Amino acid sequence: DLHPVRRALLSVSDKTGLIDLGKALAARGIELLSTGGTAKALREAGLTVKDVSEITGFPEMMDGRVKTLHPMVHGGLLALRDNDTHVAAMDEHGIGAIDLLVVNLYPFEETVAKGADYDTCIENIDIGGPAMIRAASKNHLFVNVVVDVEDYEPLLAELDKNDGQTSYGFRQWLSQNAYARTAAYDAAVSNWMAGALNLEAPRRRAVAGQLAQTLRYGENPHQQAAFYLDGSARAGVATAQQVQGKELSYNNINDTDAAFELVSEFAPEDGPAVAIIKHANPCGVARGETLKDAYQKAFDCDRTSAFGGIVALNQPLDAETAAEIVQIFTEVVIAPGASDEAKAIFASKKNLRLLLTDGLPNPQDTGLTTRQVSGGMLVQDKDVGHRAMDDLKVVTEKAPTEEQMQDLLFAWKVAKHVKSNAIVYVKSGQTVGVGAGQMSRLDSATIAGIKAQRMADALELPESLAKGSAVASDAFFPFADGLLEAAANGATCVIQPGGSMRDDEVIKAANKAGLAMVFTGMRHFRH
Ligand code: 93A
Repeated sequence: DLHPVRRALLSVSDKTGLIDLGKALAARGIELLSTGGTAKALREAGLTVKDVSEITGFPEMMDGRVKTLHPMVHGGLLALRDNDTHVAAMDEHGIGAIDLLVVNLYPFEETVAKGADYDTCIENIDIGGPAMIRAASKNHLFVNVVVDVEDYEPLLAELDKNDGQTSYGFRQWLSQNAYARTAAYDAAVSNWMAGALNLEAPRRRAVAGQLAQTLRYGENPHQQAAFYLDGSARAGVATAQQVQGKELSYNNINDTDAAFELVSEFAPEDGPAVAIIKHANPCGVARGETLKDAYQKAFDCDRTSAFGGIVALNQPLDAETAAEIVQIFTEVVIAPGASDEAKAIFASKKNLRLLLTDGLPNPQDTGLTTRQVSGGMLVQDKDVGHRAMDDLKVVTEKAPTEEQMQDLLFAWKVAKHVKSNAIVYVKSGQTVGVGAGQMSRLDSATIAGIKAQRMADALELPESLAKGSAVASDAFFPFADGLLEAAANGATCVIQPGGSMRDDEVIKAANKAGLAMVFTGMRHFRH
């Protein structure tokens, strides 16, 4: 899969590092072709360069709008070197293969940032550059494409490593990189135009994705909204089939996603599990002997909040569970399938949305998450962090029993899906109190405790549901107070990342309170 580089086309607006690159390529015996300004700069540095206009037989024209848009260029980039017809076409028309394309585009983004007028921005939309980049990228079986000054060094290193050739893997990497650049470039153009034309509708905004649905409104009725697909085939709200019910709203989609991602943490082969979500936070998660049992236990964590909630199942919906779910108002149910009987039971509830998927998303699947901030966006890896029993470190005199260990791991999985600061009480595979989204960890512990007590009162039980529970904290306890609050609410064992300056103090307090505590060494912030 190694392929030699004999001929390069250089066409760059940002001339940083150009001369060094030109010299390095020439020193390796590579022939240089170039466009006007780039050719001039290379020549001034004493390099031999052939003008693209000499090859095309056309001058650069129309203020440079048409420079490289020609079969002599695009044929050289796109021809398959191992295809007889392609090679014959090259011979017939005298098209020379181009093995390396180095392009950086007209500085559209910088021109906009400078506050340039409309016509100047338009003139800075590069057409020939992206066309060449996309052609070279497509033909990465043979062609190298570099779109970033930062990649000059890696290119030269690759050539040296392989005696003037590059590997297929390297060219694939360059290609992926290049498509990311042209996608971002077009998004910048479209977003600038949306602003210039004062377009508000989100569906006219360039978002990296395919428009799936224009939504009735966003988080609130005065906000417009749309749903875009990212092209991944991941089982979930984006690929689900809606069997019945009203059109999904923005909040429905967001909450359904949270519910299904959470319930998928529980592998179906380990038994049924159910998650009920409100405002993207779980108000009940449980495992059960049966799916119906799991649903009831999840419901019993916080019956009040479960009203109007989103229910996610890790197994196909059966009739018994369906009959239970329709007892209260539920917005959405998502499951990897449903029996005909279950569907028939739901059919009487016209508004209830039922979404069916092909299986569950794999919680270990990597990917990116993005979040908008003013003037840009944050991109990070998806949180695929995972902890099994062997990863846990017992830090107290008491070690958790086998049963406690199961609840600790359960609570930890749920806490990963709760907005920080997250505190989750769990007993016998059932959340019994969830504290979410507080600015103080202590407050989350208190709120979760209040909920556990309130549910016990409603069920006329003699003591709080949190009595004898396992508690998870998504990040370390900075002080002993949150931990002691959990103990006061009835927790007898604790799972938390550890790593606080005051770990010693917190461990001492845990020992004094008779708690068993394990450290995960990993935190699960979620904001
Ligand atoms: O105006 S263009 O869209 N038309 C073209 O045919 C074309 N070919 C290359 N812009 C075109 N380019 C761009 O010119 C390159 O992407 C690069 O940014 C710039 C280099 O021009 P010069 O070598 O004259 O400085």
